[in-house]
Amino acid sequence: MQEASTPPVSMYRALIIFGLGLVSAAAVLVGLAFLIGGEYGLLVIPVVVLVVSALAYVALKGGRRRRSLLPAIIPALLVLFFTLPSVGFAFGHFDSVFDFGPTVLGVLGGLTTLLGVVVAFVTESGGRAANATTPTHWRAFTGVAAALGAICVLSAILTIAGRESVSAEEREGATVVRMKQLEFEPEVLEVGTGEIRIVLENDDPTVHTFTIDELDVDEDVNGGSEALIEFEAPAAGSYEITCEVPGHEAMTGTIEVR
Ligand SMILES: [Cu+2]
Repeated sequence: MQEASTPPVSMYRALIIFGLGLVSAAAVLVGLAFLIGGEYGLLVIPVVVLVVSALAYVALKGGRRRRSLLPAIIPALLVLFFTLPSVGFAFGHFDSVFDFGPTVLGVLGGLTTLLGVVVAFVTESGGRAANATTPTHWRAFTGVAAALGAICVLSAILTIAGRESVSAEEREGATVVRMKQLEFEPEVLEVGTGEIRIVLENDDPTVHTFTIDELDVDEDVNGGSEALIEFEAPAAGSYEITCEVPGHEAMTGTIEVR
């Protein structure tokens, strides 16, 4: 939007504002996931991203000089730091909105913001804005935002529709393992030799995996879902359980076969 009293926004500045909008949307989704999962301490991450995005926006709107663009780099780099490692994983989990949504919005928003800053920085000199935005640019931004919104809504629908549970009969004789706040509970599973049946209950809103590399066990469990896994216990010994979601390296457990 153009105000009569101020010169029009350059299209690269508009690109940065759009990028910061996506970054903020990603932070809101992450914040929502932490709230649902009860990870209140981690809320500081999306809150910091939202605050620095807002400050970067204020600096951008308030200053005509090139240096007013620079604060936008901070939220962009922050969000890329957290989302880039999960890109491959997120694209494979479209049916988990709190994994897919923040990563896609964060990566697109972070890259768009950085691109806008770089191009605006080299094209703006002496405080003059190059290439003023036109209604076509705003229509393009609105169109892309609407498309991304629609994709996230579809992802949310698939997430809710795809929830799975394990029936009471199937649970009989099975050991229950909860996945909650980056922990397996119990952390140490004791089983006898023979067939092992485990019901995995994911109480978090995001995906966890139950992976035992040595035994070729690797099960994805979506947020709020349950899954039954069955496998033959190998020779007695102790085997490491891990979660293969990027950033969940601390989520480990042990299965002791007696
Ligand atoms: Cu996990």
